[in-house]
Amino acid sequence: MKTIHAEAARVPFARQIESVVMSTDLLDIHTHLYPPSFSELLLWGVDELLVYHYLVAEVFRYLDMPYEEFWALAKTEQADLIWKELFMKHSPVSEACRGVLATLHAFGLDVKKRDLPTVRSWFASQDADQHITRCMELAGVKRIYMTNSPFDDLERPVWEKGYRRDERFQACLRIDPLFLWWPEAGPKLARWGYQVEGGPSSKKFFGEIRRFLADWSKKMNAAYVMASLPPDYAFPAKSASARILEQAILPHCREHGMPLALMPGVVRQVNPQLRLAGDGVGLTNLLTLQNLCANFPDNKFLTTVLARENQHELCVLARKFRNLHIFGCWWFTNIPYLIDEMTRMRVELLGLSFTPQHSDARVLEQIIYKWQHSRRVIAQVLVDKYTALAQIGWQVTPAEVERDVKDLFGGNFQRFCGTQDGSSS
Ligand code: RAT
Ligand code: ZN
Repeated sequence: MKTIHAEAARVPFARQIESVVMSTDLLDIHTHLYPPSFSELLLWGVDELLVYHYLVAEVFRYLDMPYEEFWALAKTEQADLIWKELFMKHSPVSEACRGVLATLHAFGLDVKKRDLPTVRSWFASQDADQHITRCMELAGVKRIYMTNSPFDDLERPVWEKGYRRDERFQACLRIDPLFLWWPEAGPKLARWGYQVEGGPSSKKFFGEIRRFLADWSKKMNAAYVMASLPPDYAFPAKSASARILEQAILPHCREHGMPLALMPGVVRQVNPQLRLAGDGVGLTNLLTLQNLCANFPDNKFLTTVLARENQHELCVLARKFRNLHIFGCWWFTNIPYLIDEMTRMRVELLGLSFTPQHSDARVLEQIIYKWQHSRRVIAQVLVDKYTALAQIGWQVTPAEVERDVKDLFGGNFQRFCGTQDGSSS
């Protein structure tokens, strides 16, 4: 790598490439953010940044206190504790810590003062709606794709009341319970008026699940359907889940031209005492995805996988199946070290036919650092690759660089989804 990096300095437009990558507006195709109309579901501000579950996991590396004592604290007290342990008692070098500081720095706040109260009062004086637009501008994000679950008791009523569309946000239909926990999802569907009581052997069952999916896809104007999966999720299988997938979810997606985003590799609640921070990672059996891509060529699959060890196999799968679109460096892989590795591997195996990143932001301002950090890595990979081409006489033009970056930052995704403007309509 060293030689190529050194060569990069000699490419006359290396700076230009970096500036295109740093400044091209993009689609953030998977987040956990909401518009202000979802009230308390929209998380923003320094306390939310500090109690981000990535930092909760990190603070317990240092704390002796019982988990329950931490959870009994008020949010500002948790934030104070995290600030003290992760920023004051040790240098904040982890990606999640660095991210908080990079975000504050982007707002022009003086992080070297280590003055949390002043930072708090700055956030308190922001108007949520304008703040969203400012964060999106700073991050260069054109549209935020949400994660919208009808199974979420806080979220469902907002949709049921009638949500007035905010053009900055795009809905996506999240259905993990339907996929994985039928005993939990079934009674809920029945309560909401879908006739699923007879179970998979009844005539109406799959049709009623499709009616549920159609109703919610329409209500949300959802761009795609999505679920995260455990590493050992199997298909084909005799399980109720596999039958629901084959006879309801996949036909629904085909009928409505919606991709199905599958995010395998999560082992939920490895340590339940950490709550949201308690999920782990496992090696996924990608045969499931291969079977799906091969057996359902009219379905489109969007996939990101959690384990680093699965990334090469996933790239090879994408070379075999054009109904598979790889996206993002997800969660534990969203660190510069692995973004670099994964992006290089993807470019070398797939050219530019993938979407290198999504933010997965849960707190609004996180889009700023997550994108700033990823853009830097992506820029370096592209500079290296264009340099290697220049060495063999293929000089990319500025227009070609812009085209490539636009493709990586949303163009490929839109083409795959069959949408022109990032919306599902
Ligand atoms: O990245 C995260 O914040 C995780 O907690 C999950 O939300 C994950 O991204 C998911 O969508 O399941
Ligand atoms: Zn997520």
